[in-house]
Amino acid sequence: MKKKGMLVLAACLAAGLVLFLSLPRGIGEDIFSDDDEDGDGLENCEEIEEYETDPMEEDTDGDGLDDGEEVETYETDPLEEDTDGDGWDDGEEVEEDTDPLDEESYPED
Ligand SMILES: [Ca+2]
Ligand SMILES: [Ca+2]
Ligand SMILES: [Ca+2]
Ligand SMILES: [Ca+2]
Repeated sequence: MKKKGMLVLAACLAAGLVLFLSLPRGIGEDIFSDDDEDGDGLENCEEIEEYETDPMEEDTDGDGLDDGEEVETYETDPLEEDTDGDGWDDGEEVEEDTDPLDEESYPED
């Protein structure tokens, strides 16, 4: 029963441990919990295990959209600043009201 869930939890804890050990003393403790350390709307464990984003950085790829916004609102890649590869960052496209998932859609010059 619930074997898969336990495996995921164990993997998450292991990943958290690796991260914890790689951080300076003191700030890694909350990584083990379900907290949202960087306030981007994704729990630490989700970021480590599911999205591979940085649980201490709200905007992992630096495109101007928080990881949570990319995953839950715009469905863009939180690890890629220009998801559709049209030369415009996801954040710029959202600001200009074009589609960050469509390379044919980008702001006019
Ligand atoms: Ca987070
Ligand atoms: Ca981002
Ligand atoms: Ca992005
Ligand atoms: Ca783009």
